[in-house]
Amino acid sequence: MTIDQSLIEKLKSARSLVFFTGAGISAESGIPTFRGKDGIWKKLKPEELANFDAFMSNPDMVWEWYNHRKKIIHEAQPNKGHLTIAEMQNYFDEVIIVTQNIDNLHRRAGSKNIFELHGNIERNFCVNCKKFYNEELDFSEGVPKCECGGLIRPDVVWFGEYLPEDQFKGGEKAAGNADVFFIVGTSAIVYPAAGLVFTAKQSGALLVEINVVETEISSAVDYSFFGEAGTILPNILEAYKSSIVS
Ligand code: BV8
Ligand code: ZN
Repeated sequence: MTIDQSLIEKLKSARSLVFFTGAGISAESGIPTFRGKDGIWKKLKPEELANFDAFMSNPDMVWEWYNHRKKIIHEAQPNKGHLTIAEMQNYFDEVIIVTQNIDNLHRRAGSKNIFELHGNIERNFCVNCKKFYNEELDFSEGVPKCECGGLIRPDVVWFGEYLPEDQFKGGEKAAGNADVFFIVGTSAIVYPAAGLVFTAKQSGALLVEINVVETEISSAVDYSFFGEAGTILPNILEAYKSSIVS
């Protein structure tokens, strides 16, 4: 698949690249997406699981879901999509990741500059006193409790919860300064995260979407690549590398 030379030219004059990613970039690592054909939310609805009330009324069920996902994530490896984005750090002044994913795969792939809008499945905290518990939790007596007696929950953003201020502000700033804003593997329906696409657009960034299907924001982008992120991203980097040597 050839990469449009005009995109390569724009990359050659770009200083700041931002990658806004969703569950689709981790699909090729074997981590199910939420809403795709194999989406984990086909069977279970997000409202039943990814929200605070569901957790407080049935912590065992919600923890069962997160421990199931954690097991898949621990057995997963970063794929060529994550690795290519990390490699781009060698070719561009600034490469920033703004991810909705909680799977830590961008960090494991070697990316340094990451904003995690929806938290990280490796961290946990007490619902009462907010104490963090980031070592392996003990489920032998059911849902783990804090020394204060409070329930320990995963440090992820549930529906109706505010995004971590520093992470969202960092993502907003990155989107506002981006020369090229890549939108990779997201259905772009969850807000306020998806709003960053329009923050980037209004600030004059070039929008490049990589997805296997059209999405809510496909009409707003400058370049659309329909295919798997693990194929498209390496193709873009290869085309860029050969353009800077020729
Ligand atoms: C908020 C938790 C302010 C962590 C997630 C009613 C009440 C309250 C709020 C709302 C409401 N109505 C609407 C809202 C706002 C709500 C929202 O946006 N809802 C949507 C569904 C309409 N947002 C919130 O609640 C946010 N907080 O608004 O706070 C507030 C406060 C109080 C009261 C009101 C408002 C919090 C949102 C965060 C929710 N947490 N997850 C976890 O368990 O993971 S959301 C969940 O969806 C994940 O975080 C995920 O990141 C996110 C987005 O999904 P995607 O990553 O895009 O994944 P998806 O499966 O959808 O798509 C994958 C894509 O990849 C597909 O397009 C597919 O084609 C593509 N793909 C597949 N394979 C590949 C590929 N692409 C490339 N290559 C491949 N190989
Ligand atoms: Zn506590």
